[in-house]
Amino acid sequence: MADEGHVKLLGAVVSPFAVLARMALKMKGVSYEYIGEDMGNKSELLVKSNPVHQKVPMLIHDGKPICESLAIVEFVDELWDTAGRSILPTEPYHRVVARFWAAYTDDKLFPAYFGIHRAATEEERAEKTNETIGVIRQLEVALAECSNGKPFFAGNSVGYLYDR
Ligand SMILES: N[C@@H](CCC(=O)N[C@@H](CS)C(=O)NCC(=O)O)C(=O)O
Ligand SMILES: *[C@@H]1O[C@H](CO)[C@@H](O)[C@H](O)[C@H]1NC(C)=O
Ligand SMILES: *[C@@H]1O[C@H](CO)[C@@H](O)[C@H](O)[C@H]1NC(C)=O
Repeated sequence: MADEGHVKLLGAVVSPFAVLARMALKMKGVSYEYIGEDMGNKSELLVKSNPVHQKVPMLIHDGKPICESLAIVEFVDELWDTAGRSILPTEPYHRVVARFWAAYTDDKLFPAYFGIHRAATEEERAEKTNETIGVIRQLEVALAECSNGKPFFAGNSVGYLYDR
């Protein structure tokens, strides 16, 4: 069993990225202290630990801050590797495919989807909705290919690409 050290996670209720980090910790059965941030009034811990981005999620392991949700998921997966459950696929080609689709989701799906909510006009909203549908169609094709017809990208269970 790896030494868990002291684990803190800074998150926010509104952050889907923070949910990914929480899911990874949950999947590995890691106990941690959760600190909910008010994004309008960030804590000193958040600002000091990552002056560059000041974003959630941020994992703090033995006093060291780790940023970026996907990097956190990979760190958790690697550090608590004895917990008997791998989040990323173990085979290198499957790993690179999972990372590709995770990046696709970050680059394409999130901007399109958040764009719907940020749209200033009906026309812009329709455009972003359309773009989101196109991105999801593409993901559906990828899901069919990656999952071999099973319910998750990883097959029968939740994995790296869970809700990205
Ligand atoms: N690429 C980052 C995105 C994280 C992110 O955008 N977090 C938002 C909340 S959903 C945030 O902390 N925003 C605060 C800010 O930008 O000042 C990740 O995957 O962790
Ligand atoms: C911001 O947070 C600090 C520390 O939690 C608190 O003392 C302060 O009143 C908050 N400010 C606002 C404007 O909410
Ligand atoms: C939506 O996208 C399709 C192509 O994917 C395009 O033919 C159509 O004009 C678009 N509609 C809007 C409202 O942008």
